[in-house]
Amino acid sequence: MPENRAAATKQSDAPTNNPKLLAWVEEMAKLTQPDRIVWCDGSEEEKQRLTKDAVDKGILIPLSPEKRPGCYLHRSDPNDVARTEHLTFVCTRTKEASGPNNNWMDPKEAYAKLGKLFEGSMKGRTMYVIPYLMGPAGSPFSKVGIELTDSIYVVLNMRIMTRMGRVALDTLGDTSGDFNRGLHCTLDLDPEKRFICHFPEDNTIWSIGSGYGGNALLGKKCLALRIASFLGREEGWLAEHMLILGAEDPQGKKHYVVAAFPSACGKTNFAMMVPPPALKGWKITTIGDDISWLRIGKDGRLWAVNPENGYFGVAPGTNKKTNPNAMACVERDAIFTNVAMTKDGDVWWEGMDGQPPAELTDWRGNPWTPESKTPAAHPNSRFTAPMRNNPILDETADDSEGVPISAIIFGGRRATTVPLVMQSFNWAHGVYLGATMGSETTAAAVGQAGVVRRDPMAMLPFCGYDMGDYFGHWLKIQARLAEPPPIFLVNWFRKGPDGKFLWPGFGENMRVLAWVLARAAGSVGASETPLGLVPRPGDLDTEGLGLTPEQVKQATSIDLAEWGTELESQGELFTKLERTLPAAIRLERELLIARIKN
Ligand code: GTP
Ligand code: SPV
Ligand code: MN
Repeated sequence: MPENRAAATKQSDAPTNNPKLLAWVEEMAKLTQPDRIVWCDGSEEEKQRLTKDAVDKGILIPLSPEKRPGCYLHRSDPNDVARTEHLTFVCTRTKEASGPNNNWMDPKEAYAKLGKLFEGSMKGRTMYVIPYLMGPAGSPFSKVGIELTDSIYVVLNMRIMTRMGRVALDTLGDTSGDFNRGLHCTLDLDPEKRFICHFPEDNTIWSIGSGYGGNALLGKKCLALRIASFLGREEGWLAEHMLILGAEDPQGKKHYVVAAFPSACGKTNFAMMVPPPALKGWKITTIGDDISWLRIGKDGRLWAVNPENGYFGVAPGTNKKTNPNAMACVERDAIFTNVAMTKDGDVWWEGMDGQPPAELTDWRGNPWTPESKTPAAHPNSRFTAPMRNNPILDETADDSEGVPISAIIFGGRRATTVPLVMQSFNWAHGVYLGATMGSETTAAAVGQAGVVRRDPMAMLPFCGYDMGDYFGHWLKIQARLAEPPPIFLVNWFRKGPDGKFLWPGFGENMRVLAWVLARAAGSVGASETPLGLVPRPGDLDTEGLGLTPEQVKQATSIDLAEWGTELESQGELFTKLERTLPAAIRLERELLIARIKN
């Protein structure tokens, strides 16, 4: 039982002398009134201790030490399984700064409202202080965050997803106040009392009422995208929802590419893909699978750093054929959230290798058989795995300057309209293609799945300021680049009349990447359409693909009638962002309409 509360929360054992950090932790402890404060150091001993505690409390279920050594299963509250965009706020001093793309609350009002919920919220509980670093140690671009949380699950996930503990305190030093102030409490997981509030002007995040990934692991979407995009605009760089991959061509030359796809639209898979036998001279390596911080290097090229240290990946659909590297990542030391469990202590999800087992325990903890009407694993079930488990981790993953980028790819999940690949005519047109991108909603966020919405640059839920200003920021980057990388739009998800995907996807996407890189190198031509540049017949390597020329045509074709409808739908975005939409984007739209309607 807690002794004297003041004594319990005194910080004589804090592993830092930084007065700004100590004062803030003390202030937050006064507000939330935990029984204990535990500073996390990121050590192996700490991991063992917290894991045991989590198992004792039923937060983690140990999996078979033979089948999944060091792995655990977590079952979340069934009402807390995905990001909640309607409960996510950007609290800038003026509503205009957050833009029509964000929910907004006045910062004073938000601090007061959430402050009431946080008051005494950690009574009887432990407050963990998690110092973490987003970005490689020693990199001038890395950012320090401190997350205060009452969730052991959050601590253990942050330990995988970030560089956590001593390294972050050392980076911060004894005097600096330059750290993100993250306060998180699970409370009673009541969606009525769930808020994820960002205060970019204070470098602060307050999240309450959810234990789910993007809502609770504050380094990820909250800091590395929403807050970082805001800082990036002020400081002249970009924080993007992008994977980073390395591609070594058959001649042994290395290229790096970033790609932005919305949540559950293929980033992790593309970043880890295995080229098909017909393209076996190619070698793919992963730098990052979700977030990219982009800066202009001294050489005038665009350079990308992955701020994360692990993967929080979608489980369903992952198997040894579609993504063997992700399967290797989760062989050991991974945390699974909301997947199904087998009789022998292994995990299972829809789309894993082989037949569904005859008996399972589903993600809610109920018995499940192949006859059951509900999925065994939640459609947004996830794995958290250390980046270092990845057999194809790029050797530069810890480089402080990142990697120079040869091409930028945008892509959505579209059953119709959008062809397999096209290239923009130039930078501004590329920004337009990214800005007007549409995608079908997925299980990664609460709400109806499968509805097409505009998701500019895959950043709709993650841009920490006005989206029109964000497009303007992208446009301005061009002038500072000596070699602006070419920009592409892709779609792996187009469907035929039979409702099946036209393109086999996964490793076969290497064929598209090969064309993208040939275009970037200027070694292949293209044919010009009103919408953009596309592969000429025969340019896309289809050897061994097993598709008829007609099927390839269906996947790659452009139907101007469909694009007429698409343009109308894009118009809604333009109306919404009217106040700040850059003239260049408006003009691109007018040009496109003129080209299509002539
Ligand atoms: P977040 O982690 O939410 O950001 O998702 P993500 O963008 O990393 O998507 P991920 O690679 O995890 O893929 C999401 C789902 O789409 C999984 O079920 C994949 O199996 C499936 N998927 C990924 N790539 C392809 C593809 O090329 N074709 C098809 N048909 N499905 C794909
Ligand atoms: C996404 O939804 O884009 C994710 C999962 O990567 S989460 O971290 O929860 O946002
Ligand atoms: Mn992913």
